[in-house]
Amino acid sequence: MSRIISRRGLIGSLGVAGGGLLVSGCDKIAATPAARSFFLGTETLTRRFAQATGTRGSLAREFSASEMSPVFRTNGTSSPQNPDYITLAANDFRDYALKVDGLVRRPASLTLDQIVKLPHRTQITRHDCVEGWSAIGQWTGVPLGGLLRDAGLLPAARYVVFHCADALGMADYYESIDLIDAFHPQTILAWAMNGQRLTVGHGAPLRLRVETQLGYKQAKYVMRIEVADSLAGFGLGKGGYWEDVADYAWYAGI
Ligand SMILES: Nc1nc2c(c(=O)[nH]1)N[C@H]1C(S)=C(S)[C@@H](COP(=O)(O)O)O[C@H]1N2
Ligand SMILES: [Mo]
Repeated sequence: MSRIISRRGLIGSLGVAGGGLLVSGCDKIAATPAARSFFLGTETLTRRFAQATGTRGSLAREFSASEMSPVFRTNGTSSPQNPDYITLAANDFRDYALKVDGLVRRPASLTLDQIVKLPHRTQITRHDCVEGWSAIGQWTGVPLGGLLRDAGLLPAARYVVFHCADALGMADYYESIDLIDAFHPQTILAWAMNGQRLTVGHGAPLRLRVETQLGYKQAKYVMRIEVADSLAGFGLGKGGYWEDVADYAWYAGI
């Protein structure tokens, strides 16, 4: 996690340079240890500074084909044991359907065939895992924002929750992002990697690529997207599997 902290530190110090007034205004409160851990120990400060400095709208770096990693390892689940998933995989995901529901006007169920025919985007980006490895790969998929526009968000919509087919230990893997990341132009539901359909190891048939965030946010085996007004009702309420079990930051912006 030191990586996150140092990156947050960096964004934090950029924020200090750009928003001195705000920082000095908060100095008194921030000086107490409890307040420091409240402000610095949560995503709040980073997110506020990122918003204030405009970094949240910016694009993640894209690379050229020659920079792609020869090996892109898999991490976490690489072969879900869920029987329904195994059945879908055995039939090449022909019977798969992504559910889009929750706080939307038009809940949808989309087959992989339908998804692959939607307008798509291809991007070569760097994946950074907090366990200390990175890899550059090419991803192709449907922009999440388009799907959400088609579904029509209801006024209370605040978060997009990704339900995955796998479980680690006793808990199902899930993740969530806010609407800024959901509508970010590089946020896609990817069905191909390096020019080939996604392998099971890398999250077939559909995985999230939210390029402004660290590896654990890149949910694999996405079965359902649920739009919600709060993260309280999911898992232990911290917004994701690793957030719940290991206190990883919910906002993992890089
Ligand atoms: N469903 C699911 N998504 C997941 C994981 C997982 O175990 N299950 N691991 C996460 C972590 S920690 C990383 S680094 C990346 C790894 O993606 P890869 O296997 O394609 O390299 O997936 C993320 N998404
Ligand atoms: Mo990771």
